[in-house]
Amino acid sequence: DDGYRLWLKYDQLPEASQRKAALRNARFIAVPANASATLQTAARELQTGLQALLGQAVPVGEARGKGGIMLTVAPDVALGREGYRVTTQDGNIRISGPTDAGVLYGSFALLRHLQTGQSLAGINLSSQPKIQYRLLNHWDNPNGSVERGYAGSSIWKWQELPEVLDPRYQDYARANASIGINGVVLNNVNASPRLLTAEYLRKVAALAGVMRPYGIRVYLSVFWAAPKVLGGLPTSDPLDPQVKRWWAAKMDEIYRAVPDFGGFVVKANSEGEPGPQDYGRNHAQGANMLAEALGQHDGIVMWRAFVYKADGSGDRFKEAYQEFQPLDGQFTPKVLVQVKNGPIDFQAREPFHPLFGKMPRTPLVLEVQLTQEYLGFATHLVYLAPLIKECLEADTYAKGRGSTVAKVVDGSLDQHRISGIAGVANIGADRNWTGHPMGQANWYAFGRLAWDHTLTAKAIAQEWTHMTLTQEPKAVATIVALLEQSRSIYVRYTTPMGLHHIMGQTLHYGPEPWLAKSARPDWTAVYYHRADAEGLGFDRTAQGSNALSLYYPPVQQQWGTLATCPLNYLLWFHHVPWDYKLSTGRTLWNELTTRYYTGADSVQWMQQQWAQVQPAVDPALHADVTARLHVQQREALWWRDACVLYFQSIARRPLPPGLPPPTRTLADIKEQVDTYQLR
Ligand code: BDP
Repeated sequence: DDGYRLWLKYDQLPEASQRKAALRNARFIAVPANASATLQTAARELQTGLQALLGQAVPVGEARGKGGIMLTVAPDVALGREGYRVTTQDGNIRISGPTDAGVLYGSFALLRHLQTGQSLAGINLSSQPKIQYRLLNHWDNPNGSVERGYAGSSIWKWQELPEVLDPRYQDYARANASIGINGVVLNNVNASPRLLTAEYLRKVAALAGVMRPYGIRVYLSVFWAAPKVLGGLPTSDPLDPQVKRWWAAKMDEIYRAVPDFGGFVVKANSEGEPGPQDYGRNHAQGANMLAEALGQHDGIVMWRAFVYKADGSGDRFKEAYQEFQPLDGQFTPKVLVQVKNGPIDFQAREPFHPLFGKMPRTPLVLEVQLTQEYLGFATHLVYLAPLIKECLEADTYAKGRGSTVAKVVDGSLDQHRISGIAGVANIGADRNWTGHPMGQANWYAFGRLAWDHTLTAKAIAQEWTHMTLTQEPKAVATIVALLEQSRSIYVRYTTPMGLHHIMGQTLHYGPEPWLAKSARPDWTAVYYHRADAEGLGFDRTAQGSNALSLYYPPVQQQWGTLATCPLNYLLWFHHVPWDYKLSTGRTLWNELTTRYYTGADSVQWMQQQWAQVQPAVDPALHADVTARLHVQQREALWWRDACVLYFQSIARRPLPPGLPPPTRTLADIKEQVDTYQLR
């Protein structure tokens, strides 16, 4: 198994009795005579899946009595726009939804039901998405490279488009539709203006044509200075009438090429990208101009809040908040502000971004990173659903207890008309799509959580494992436990207790906690961990940067007091003396080092667990993961030794009894890291 088929493997159901029973309810698939492309796609997907799972051909066409599956579009106010019902009626299974897309999602739900070993008899499912815009963000460049991509080059072959349509595009669309993803941003947020040229819009239109039957709209990241660079205008000032006209004309051109075009993501005045501030305008003025240029076209603008000041002064934690929070209420209706899950940058664990709950008049898109930029690339096995859930379930207290980030994002807390969630894709041209075979679980989990954020990380892991790896119950349980633990293990051997941003510079791989010089202070490691003879951690209380004041009082109180701050966030908010006694009974120094050691040891546990499931998993796939776990184990020791030895050089304390000192020196490791960074 080369992993290409993802969770849509459709291996034949293991028991003959299961297949026979299911066939009694799947004798045919009926679609209305004038079915749309999407409805026909739903029928074809069902047919493909059922034939493979049940080992027998299932005809598509008109209804033939009882024991079949009927696809119907029917108004159903309880289901929103994209919901579905799968019910048993008069001896047939009826998959219905208010739109074709709903029926397509219902069809995949039926297949998932079978793939996870459940019976079709009396089937009764209904669901609707909690979030409206469920998007993958590709950080793909026109030259085929992928920013922070670890699964090969881009899947978009721009130079071959629009004529050549790689069959992979359709397989990509199928995979997305099967988990409810309904939009794809094709290009990097550090956007090339080229995507907006007539030549590229033809290519974009070709991709949109492949996505359309799967209920997926395409979007683009835009380069703010396009009016100057492409249009030859003297300015890109959002208040300049020529600039407005240029954008309005560009929108018309885009919608002529792609009538169902979704809209834009904008990274402006961030990390060197141009933006409205270049002309003394603020983010709202920039975003509103684009939204206005959209005119009557049915598109949106997702304006990113990932900004921090050019001079690197102050606490980077606070900067996006300081720029965006005052703009709440100033954005026009088609604008959403896109906010990363945490205040710094996709670290292995971050507290939720303080903007959540503080911009009630603006729909906020939650942005999470599926590509493992700070989580071990495609080498370390890290299941991200627990990270995403941790953010979604965090309580902002914006309107009292229970005002979770999930309710902010799905729009229910502030009654927004539109809502969105974005995952930075971990997909590339590698045969198995994600480099690490287990990285597929992160793509899958993102889609499932975007659809329904109340699903548990465990339930999603179970589904994915069943559909992708094995049906054998003990093996499923072992793999699910491994997935569930993987993220907290990664945190322990890299950045325990709230350490953050101590990774290798530029590449963002491996440890470099000693990094003290960079182009900006907030790109170093010492800026964040602040280790000194007294202790460790960034004081963000009122005595320090006071970033805590950005949160609602109950959050401030909990995190702001040493005694009540969860240990997982401790060093995010406090500079803690090395000998401070924690709730675990250990001192900070002893707890920190213990976590580095137990974290690294746990990778061995992961290896053992994986070894146990060998008889139940495809041999090629098993061997691939085994090899990657080997690298992970070696690198967990690298992280452990680097951080323990470095912090020890400052704390000047012995390791707690029972922890064997590293056999290499800090100098050895620094040399290794330097060599690594050179590559
Ligand atoms: C950072 C990445 C950088 C991205 C940036 C972003 O290192 O490559 O461009 O995020 O999200 O984490 O804009």
